Amino acid sequence: MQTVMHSRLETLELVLAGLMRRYQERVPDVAGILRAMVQEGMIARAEDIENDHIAFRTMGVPQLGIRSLEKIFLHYGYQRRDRYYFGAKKLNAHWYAPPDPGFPRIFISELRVTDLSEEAQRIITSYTDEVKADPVDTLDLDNWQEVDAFLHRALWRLPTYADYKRLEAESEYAAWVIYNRYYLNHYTVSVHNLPEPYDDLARYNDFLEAHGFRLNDAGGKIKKSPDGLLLQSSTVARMIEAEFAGGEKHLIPGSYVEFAERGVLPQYAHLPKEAITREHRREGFEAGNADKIFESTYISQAARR
Ligand code: OOG
Ligand code: NI
Repeated sequence: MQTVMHSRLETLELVLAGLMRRYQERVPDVAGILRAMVQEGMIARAEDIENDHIAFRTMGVPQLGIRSLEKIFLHYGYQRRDRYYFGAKKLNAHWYAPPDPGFPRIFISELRVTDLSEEAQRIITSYTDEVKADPVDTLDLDNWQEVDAFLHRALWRLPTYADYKRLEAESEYAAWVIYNRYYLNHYTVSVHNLPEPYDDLARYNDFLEAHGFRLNDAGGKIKKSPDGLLLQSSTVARMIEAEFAGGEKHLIPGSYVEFAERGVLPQYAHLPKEAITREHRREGFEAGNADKIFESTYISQAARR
């Protein structure tokens, strides 16, 4: 095989394209929303949408979790930013700033496995123990095909449906990760960059609902940060057919789509709209918003479709 040398940013671009391709295949809402936006005259093509961020979920065990997965993106120049903690959901998270504003932010969360019941821990480690050492350490991160294959291959055996249901009863996040692994959990449309009047999240949500897309209503359809500058909404995950051990098939929640409106920071309020770029807007994430967005894959939301 011929080896082509790519720069780090080119490699990152190829890895992200590979993630987006699998995500679009698994989440028909992505193409559906795109089609509706083109039809409405909001955009001419997919590339006109700014991807605010993408998100991954991980199992917080020593050889996996945030500290393992983040190495891939740190290698491509991402920088680790704020840490978030979700007590009731037993999750940690970090967000990462991209090496260049043309790339999405990244949000990585992990399940605090040792906070679960002994039975749930036993089930999870029976799978994750198949991974003997941090798998990212032996990857050639400059080879995009190797990274692409890693992000989409099974890390552990196919779960049984009984294990899946047992985990789901205690942590829907745990059940999601045991089956879906590193598949992209969502990508995010930057609503503030859309033409008026759709640059307003409430107005944009109305458009989505008029086209039959269902929004996560946990904590209200719009999640708002206390400073009023980060507004987020998301679709509810669609149920996907999943094959479990023994060939058993069941419908389980897959991935979803998110929408974010980042307001202009007060010190830049005087700038005309065409002068506003990413650095003039509210950065980062908000724990209170994220807490409810996680529920986009919960049965209570996904079954509303
Ligand atoms: C991530 C939920 C949090 C955000 O933008 O705050 C989030 C997840 O569902 O894994 O995406
Ligand atoms: Ni998000």
